[in-house]
Amino acid sequence: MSLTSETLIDTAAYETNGYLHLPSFVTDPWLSDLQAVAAEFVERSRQSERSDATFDVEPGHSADAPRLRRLNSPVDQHETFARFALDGPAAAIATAVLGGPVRYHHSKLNFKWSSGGEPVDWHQDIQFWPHTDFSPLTIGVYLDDVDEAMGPMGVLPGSHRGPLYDLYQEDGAWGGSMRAADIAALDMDDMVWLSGPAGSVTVHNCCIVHGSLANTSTRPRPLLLQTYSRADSYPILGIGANGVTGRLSGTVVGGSATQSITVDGRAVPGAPDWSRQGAPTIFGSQHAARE
Ligand SMILES: O=C(O)CCC(=O)C(=O)O
Repeated sequence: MSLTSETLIDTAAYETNGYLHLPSFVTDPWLSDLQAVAAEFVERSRQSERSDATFDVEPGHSADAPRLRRLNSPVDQHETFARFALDGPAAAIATAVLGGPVRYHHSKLNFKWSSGGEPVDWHQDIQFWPHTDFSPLTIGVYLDDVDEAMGPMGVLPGSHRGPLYDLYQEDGAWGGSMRAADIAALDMDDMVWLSGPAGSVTVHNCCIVHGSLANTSTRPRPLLLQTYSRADSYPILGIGANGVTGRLSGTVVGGSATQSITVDGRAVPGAPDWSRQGAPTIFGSQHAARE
């Protein structure tokens, strides 16, 4: 799928503010298909007593009353999620915003259950999975109507151009959220809350300060998130979640990758990606090249 020329993707606003908000962007049949598959997974979660590779559940989760925090890696779990992210509207938004082929990184479906679903404390994403540039962005789609009481995504406009914060706690342990002193130095009154009807889309850059409050409403807040970078941006293995993000991570959408990266100001024409089929030896490659 590609976006029609009438579709307004304001890339200049994205560059300036670090986010986009596209109310009611995803419509049927995509929206109803995603909702149906999400509902199937909620049903399936009744068989999970605790968090596992598929589900992250709240402590009070039970077969009678599911309380899901997250469906892990939906793109690897169901072909509807895979088509949506790799060939459908999410892929089209990613290629439009980044202006060319993109590299899919990972996905998740954050449910933020009703009556107390947990907040996501203020953070930036890039520390969790550093790349060779700052192009990574995440596209979110609300699968239900989301109002202010449901803990919508909050973004701090322009903060993607500011400091990259230390998400370790004062005691040195990884905390995954900003320290109180760093938050206090920001004008959090400028936070923009991205609520909207089902199908509304959020796009946020990997460096923007963002998070969300607890869900105090009586309805869950399902937000389907998928992350992409430019095709010539690569995750740096050995740091954070890179390398453990799923079977389809690394899929290039909307074109191909050149394998060329710039490190320390020098262009490196990198070898092909051998991460799936295994690397040939230098003897094998050079022998084949001589034939
Ligand atoms: O689900 C949310 O409200 C925010 C998600 C988020 O910030 C994240 O997963 O990085």
